[in-house]
Amino acid sequence: MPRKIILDCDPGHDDAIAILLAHGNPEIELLAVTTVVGNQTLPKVTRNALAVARIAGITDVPFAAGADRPLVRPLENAPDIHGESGMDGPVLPDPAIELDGRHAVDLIIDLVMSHEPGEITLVPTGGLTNIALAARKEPRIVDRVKEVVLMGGGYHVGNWSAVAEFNIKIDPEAAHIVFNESWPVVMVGLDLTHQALATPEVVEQIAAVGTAPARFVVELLEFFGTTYKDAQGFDSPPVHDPCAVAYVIDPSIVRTVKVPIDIELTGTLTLGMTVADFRHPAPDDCSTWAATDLDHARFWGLVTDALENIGQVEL
Ligand code: PIR
Ligand code: CA
Repeated sequence: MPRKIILDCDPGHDDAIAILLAHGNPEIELLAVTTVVGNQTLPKVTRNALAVARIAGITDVPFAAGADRPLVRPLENAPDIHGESGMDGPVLPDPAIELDGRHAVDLIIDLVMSHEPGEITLVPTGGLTNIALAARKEPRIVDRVKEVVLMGGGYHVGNWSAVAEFNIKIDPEAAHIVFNESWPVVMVGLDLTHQALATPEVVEQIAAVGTAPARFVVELLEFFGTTYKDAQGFDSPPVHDPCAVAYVIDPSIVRTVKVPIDIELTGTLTLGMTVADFRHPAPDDCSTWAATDLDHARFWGLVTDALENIGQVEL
């Protein structure tokens, strides 16, 4: 039985690859793609999501736009990494599908409430604004969602401050809501995603697929590689968001440890830090996990296989 997911994202180079992995992998049934402000403004990331749908040949999945600003904090985007469009590099085709008329929060609620409890996994790869709003608007979703497997945070490193990661830092109040609900939360954070490096060998392996969607991924990785080198000094870029999808496909690719995690909301130096308490064995009521180790070869194998499965897509 394929795992049903809702991908809530802010494309974003790595978000785009997460969409392609979810669409091309047979273990995943992509129920919806929802967008949230983050790497760029909401109109930009939503436009990018629709462009990815066209590249991937996705025609029968609802796409819906969500929150255009964080719950409390002023808007912050990441043009240094993702460019002015939010997905600079490849030429983006015009969308071929229409947006769903519903707000992302309502689409998430409708889907979770109309499926059996335990059927749907939420996979957020941007700020947590939509997910937090959905939990507040319809609290019954919390018991019905199987788990929340999110890209964000980290227990040792930050990328938006010394200790905070972008997706958490841009909307820490939303993250606080999501991490403190009773649903299981798997934090696929920077400790894990900084192992998902798109090395030259990886880029070659993807290029060898030889299709238009694979070429698109290569162009994303080339741009992402350049900005990651200039802005953060990485030799190869870490491709964060598909790691969360990979965990849903095959949890044996990502080692996790059960550990209490909470979100810092008042620190002057540590706002948005995902504070993980490793002092004791996790208590019985702990519902948070942190991802620690990635099987790099099998992860990139999944991405490559997904592109093989998608095959050639004519624009
Ligand atoms: C990546 C992101 C934001 C800022 C930087 N420097 C790098 C985006 C990615 O899309 C990913 O979801 C997450 N936020 C990583 O912090
Ligand atoms: Ca993202």
